[in-house]
Amino acid sequence: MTDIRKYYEERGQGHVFAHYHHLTDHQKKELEGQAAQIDLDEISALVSTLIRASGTAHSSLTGELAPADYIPMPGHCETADPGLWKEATKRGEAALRTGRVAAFTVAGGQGTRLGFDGPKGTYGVTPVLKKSLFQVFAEKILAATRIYGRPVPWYIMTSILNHEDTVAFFESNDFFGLSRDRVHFFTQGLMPAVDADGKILMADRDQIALSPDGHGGALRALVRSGSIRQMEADGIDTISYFQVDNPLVRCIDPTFIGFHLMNQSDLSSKMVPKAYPEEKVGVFCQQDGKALVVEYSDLPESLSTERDEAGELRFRSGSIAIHVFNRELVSRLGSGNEEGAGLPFHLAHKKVPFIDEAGVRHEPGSPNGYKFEMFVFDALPFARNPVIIETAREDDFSPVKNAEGIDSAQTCRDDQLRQFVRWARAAGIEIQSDESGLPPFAFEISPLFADTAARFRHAWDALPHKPQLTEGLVLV
Ligand code: UD2
Repeated sequence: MTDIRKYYEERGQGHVFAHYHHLTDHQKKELEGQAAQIDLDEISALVSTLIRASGTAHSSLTGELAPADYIPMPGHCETADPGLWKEATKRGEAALRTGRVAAFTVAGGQGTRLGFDGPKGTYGVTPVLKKSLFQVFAEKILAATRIYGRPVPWYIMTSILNHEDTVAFFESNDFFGLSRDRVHFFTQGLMPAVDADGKILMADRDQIALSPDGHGGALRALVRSGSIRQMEADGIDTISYFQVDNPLVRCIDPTFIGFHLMNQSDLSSKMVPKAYPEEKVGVFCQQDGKALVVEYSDLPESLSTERDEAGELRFRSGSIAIHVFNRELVSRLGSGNEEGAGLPFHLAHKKVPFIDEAGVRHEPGSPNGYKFEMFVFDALPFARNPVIIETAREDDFSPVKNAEGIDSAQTCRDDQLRQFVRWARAAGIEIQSDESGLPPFAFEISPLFADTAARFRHAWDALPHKPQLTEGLVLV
């Protein structure tokens, strides 16, 4: 018996090899390879702490929660200090001119809710050209490269399930004008799904039911892939993090980066006031003097609906998954060097198709399996000087999550159009819209033409012949 099979046998997971003798040599190797990557002690610890204790990592939510402090935005709050925001912008711009910032996108998710067959980043989102999410980010990063005169390397985390298709998409689009040696792809880790007894589920006779280890897996994947070493060699110490589903994000925001650096923070985050109590965003809180994000599903309803004297939600700081990381923090947490180990795992109860020891396939109609995922925001309690700044939702956040309804391609297209209208008006252009700011026609402003209202005004003023803003106009 091979060592790996013995190891599985000894730990009560021998069924993983139940069909071993019927496999080809190639399949045997594949299965052994998959099995070798799983740390059975880790799985067994997770089964006892999460499944048997039937909770998530946030069953540790024992202490009293308070809302986290944040830096309010001028124009949104009377106490905001515009001078501080200007200083932060200058500081961030200076950092960008020294080339110490990288962009980082997590794109390893399976995008099941959208029902789109392909890596989510290849999904078309802009109002006229239907440019993909990846192209929008690429153009924003290229714009930053031009503005600050230094390349901004871009790290993209995929999973084994979408890696090849993602790289092929960039190849076939000539990296959207970015220098290909500045775009770095790497895959995240995988975790096996288990049943209620902690037995690993098999997707097939020769396949363990594996799935990505959550966006929190980014930290160890950045280390394991050598990306952190490469950043260090390239003089990068600041990592601008965003999710693949949000084309409105300012991939490289000098003000945000400036706040992060001014405070010598390990991890900075953007918040928006939650639109309504049930909004599906995590909430920035404080517990025992440490900042943390409590996922919406874990925040007790009594807190998520609580209001302060002004009638505002008391726990209103919504996390929109935009962060700046200090490279050192990633290195520390991603290498598991942190006291008390790295990020905790959370449990997801899901329908996991599987094949049993008798070789019978099961397509469960209700959740039968457990998946383990890490969340990147769980790095927050480990961070020195965490900073949370407010941002304007309409300028930073409109994710594409669902095929229809809330957070869909349609709502995101409309939000992009409203932003273009605001920029046009700020430049003195007259343009019709409905009450929500939506124009009666679709047009598009490329990030390469302008990526902020101020730069739009500048670029527009410089145009010798001003085009009419009409249906289908694309400003590039
Ligand atoms: C996430 C946050 C939520 C809020 C919201 C904003 C969690 C648990 N919740 O909700 O609080 O900030 O975003 O839009 O994060 N991904 C990977 N690998 C994985 C899993 C996900 O790269 O194994 C990526 C995925 O490609 C996407 C991002 O992480 O870019 C978010 O994943 P999600 O859609 O599962 O997160 P969601 O909408 O539940």
